Amino acid sequence: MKIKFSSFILLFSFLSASELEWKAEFRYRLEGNKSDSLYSSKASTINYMRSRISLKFINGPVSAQAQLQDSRYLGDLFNHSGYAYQQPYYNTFYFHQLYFQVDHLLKRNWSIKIGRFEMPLGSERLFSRNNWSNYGRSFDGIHSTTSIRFGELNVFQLFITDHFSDQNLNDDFDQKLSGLYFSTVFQLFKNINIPNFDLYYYTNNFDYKSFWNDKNSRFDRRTLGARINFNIFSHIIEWEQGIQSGKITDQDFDYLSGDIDAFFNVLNLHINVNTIPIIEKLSFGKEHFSGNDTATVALDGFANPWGAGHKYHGYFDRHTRFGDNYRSGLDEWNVKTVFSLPGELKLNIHYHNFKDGVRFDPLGTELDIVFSKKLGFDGVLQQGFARYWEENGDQLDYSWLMLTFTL
Ligand SMILES: [Ca+2]
Ligand SMILES: [Ca+2]
Repeated sequence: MKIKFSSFILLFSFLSASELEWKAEFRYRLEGNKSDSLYSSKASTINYMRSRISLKFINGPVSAQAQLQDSRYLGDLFNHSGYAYQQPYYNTFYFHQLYFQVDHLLKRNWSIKIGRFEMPLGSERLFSRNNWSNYGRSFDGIHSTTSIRFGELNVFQLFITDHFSDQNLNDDFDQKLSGLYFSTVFQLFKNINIPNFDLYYYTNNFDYKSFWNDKNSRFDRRTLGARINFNIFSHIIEWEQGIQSGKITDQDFDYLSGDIDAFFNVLNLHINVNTIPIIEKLSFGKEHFSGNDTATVALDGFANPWGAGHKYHGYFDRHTRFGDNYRSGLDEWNVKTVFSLPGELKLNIHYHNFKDGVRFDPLGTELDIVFSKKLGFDGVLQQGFARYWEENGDQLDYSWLMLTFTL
């Protein structure tokens, strides 16, 4: 805590020489569960609160951003709510982002960011800020962005875990995530263009030591992908595809070793409904993430440890844990609509159908209904209901109420 506090003072110390922009976001969320499979059929609820205060200091080409975040649930035993004595050494308060950035490097449209930052890329399918989460996602590392005549190139080196002389581990044991993400735009004809064309490649590798002997094992994963949006007479076809290769060598457990051979592909059709009253958006989607077939030696499950989950696959997140190459994947189709109702009220209705990514066995279906209402003072009130029907017949209900203010 002392270190955090002193870095905060350090940021303030050059306040006199720089401009300051600030923003604050407060978000309260009440979540409720109800299901026959819980031991009680009564509702179970939890109150979450996420507060973010962002400060941006600018001095010519150099800027720094500090985003303080407090994520908690109200009534957590550690909060000591209602007790008039000293708080224990526990806090939920930390820097979600803290970095400095230098722009116009070498007098070019080139900037570099060092520290801890959010890194949403593309449609956040693989690199997401996970805004729904009460915590969100940020990375430690270095991120460079260059704008060139025909596009923008992002180069990043992220430190997932970094060892330094602990238990004789050397830098080969560091988990690094390095990559390139290139985006461009094409105008083909008057009514046909490509508002997004992205190409990306990233690697993730590290050595690891067996927990019960001194054997070293090796993990090496590479992902190559592309995302393209076609705009055809204002209808948008979104296509994204990625392939994953590499090798995992586990000297303890043979079944964890193998060549990585996995893929995902996504096709979404966003229909232009401008001429239809009330309906604001309508889309049809088909998504496939390969799963690990236990009958094959190859590790054929697509791993997506840093991507968005429920943004694409519903609120239950029951099939979206693609943390490694051993998972069973997902084969999904969905229909999503947004209705614009009077009084700045929006209604989102999403329907998902899930199958596993190996044998296409049905897993379940989900219906999500969300009402959103804009309030004054940059506030939004949302109420969501989700129902999940498991393939074996169980029905799960989840609901939430969320109030956000950005000041
Ligand atoms: Ca190291
Ligand atoms: Ca396999």
